[in-house]
Amino acid sequence: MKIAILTGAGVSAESGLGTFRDKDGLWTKYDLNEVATPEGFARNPALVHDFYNARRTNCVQATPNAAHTALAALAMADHDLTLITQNVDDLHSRAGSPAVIHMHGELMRALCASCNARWDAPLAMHPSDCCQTCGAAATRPDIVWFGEITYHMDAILDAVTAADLFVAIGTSAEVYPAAGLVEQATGDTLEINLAPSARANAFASHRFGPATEVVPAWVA
Ligand code: BV8
Repeated sequence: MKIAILTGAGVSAESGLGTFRDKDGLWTKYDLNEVATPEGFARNPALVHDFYNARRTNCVQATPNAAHTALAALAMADHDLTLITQNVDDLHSRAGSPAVIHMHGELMRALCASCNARWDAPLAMHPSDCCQTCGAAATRPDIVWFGEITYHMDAILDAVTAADLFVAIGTSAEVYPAAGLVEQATGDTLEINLAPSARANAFASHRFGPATEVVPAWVA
């Protein structure tokens, strides 16, 4: 069976990484226009680097939880699984998932806005950092900010349209194009979340509860 899975911040919540739109979420503490847009980065790169440097530190201190581990086990058992994540953390990979499609980029990678070179990000990035390839002082986190084009859309749409089952886990379905993927699915659809998401009505079935409980039970 071909399975396409889309994960969001809810999968990493129980690893201690904050979600965005829940009570106490990141967007209640930070203005996303200032820290997660190319315009915000142009205005104040130090502020944006501080935001991602802190999240990078949290990320390296976090460990995968039972939901990440269950999805990695599913990938080992089912070679037709495509794991798509909106998360910029690396917890799916550290849990053992063999191939993870990061549609919103990766916290642990740096990108040169001048020549598009990519490399492993240091724990702390600074506006004065220079590209390791071209030398330009144009380095940034390899993150897809609002208004930028999400990564790997061809592969994502291929996987979602071909899947017998599309599953969305721990995402509020507030951010597009990820939130619209369920409309592209031609097979069965399942939402796993604490509570119904903004697109819950588009899913054929639902399982509600914490990801660390519901995902292992679904995979078993
Ligand atoms: C783009 C940076 C063009 C990374 C992030 C209509 C169509 C298309 C686009 C748009 C449109 N309308 C508006 C747009 C533009 C915009 C957009 O969607 N805006 C919204 C606000 C309306 N989109 C864009 O700009 C995107 N680019 O569209 O390009 C294009 C068009 C077509 C095809 C290709 C390209 C770029 C979006 C990238 C945004 N980057 N941030 C970072 O710093 O991390 S968004 C941010 O939200 C994060 O990246 C995150 O991944 C993403 C989604 O959030 P969630 O993961 O869902 O997290 P959230 O907090 O919202 O929800 C958590 C959920 O978990 C909740 O439901 C909660 O109940 C649940 N939960 C909590 N705890 C648990 C749990 N579930 C289970 N267990 C638990 N323990």
